Amino acid sequence: MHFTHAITRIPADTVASGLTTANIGQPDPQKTRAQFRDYVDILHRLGLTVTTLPPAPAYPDAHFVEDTAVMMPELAVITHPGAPSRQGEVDTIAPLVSRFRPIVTMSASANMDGGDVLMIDKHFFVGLTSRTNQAGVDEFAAAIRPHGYKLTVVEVTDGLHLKSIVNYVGKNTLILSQDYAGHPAFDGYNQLILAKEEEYAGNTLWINDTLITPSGYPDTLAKLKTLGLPIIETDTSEIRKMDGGLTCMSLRF
Ligand code: CIR
Repeated sequence: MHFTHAITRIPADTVASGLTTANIGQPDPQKTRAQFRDYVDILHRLGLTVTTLPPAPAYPDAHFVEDTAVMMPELAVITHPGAPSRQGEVDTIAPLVSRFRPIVTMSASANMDGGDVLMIDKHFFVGLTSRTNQAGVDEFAAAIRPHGYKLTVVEVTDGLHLKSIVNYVGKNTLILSQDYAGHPAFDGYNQLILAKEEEYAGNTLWINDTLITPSGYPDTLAKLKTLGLPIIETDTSEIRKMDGGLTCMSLRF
């Protein structure tokens, strides 16, 4: 897996009207955009070409572009997001994604959020969650079938998305919440187990053997350091107020 591009979207002034379970206060649009800009700067520094879409005020969660598509070398699957308020986001993502990849578009009877899809080389892990249903898994499986990917479905009963509980951090290693440590789906990977109070920081982003991690989570940082990879910390405190993290704010390919 080597990423050369990313797609992002500027957070809108309506950001505080999005979906959230966080209960840690309302985000400020200016501060949210400042944290978003820092994030895009990091992607640039890592050598990625970043295409940034304008804000979509009618869709307050639309800067969480990860949920609208799943990118792979051969194609992109345009999802049908599980939250009704987010389903229209795909209309502005699909034309852009189709400039880079052939697209397969999910039907309205299937639900999937890209935050439920973790790709590690030729292996997809897909979370069954409140946002991704079996029909979503089935349509996704049909789209990737010709391309030789392995697919493992993981039932996620707590947490918003699969990538709220597990992420790939390079060197054949996963970072994951205690509840999923030792889960048979993840056999064969080394595991860094998150402290309960730092589960949010598990949403660490691996880009070409550099790790981007939220600042303010010392136990997680110490665990990540054991990998010996370069680490960039960045403040996501405003993003977190809307249940967002580092993987959510880009499509990488
Ligand atoms: C939502 O609930 O859909 C947004 N407020 C947060 C989405 C976060 N996306 C992600 O983790 N991939």
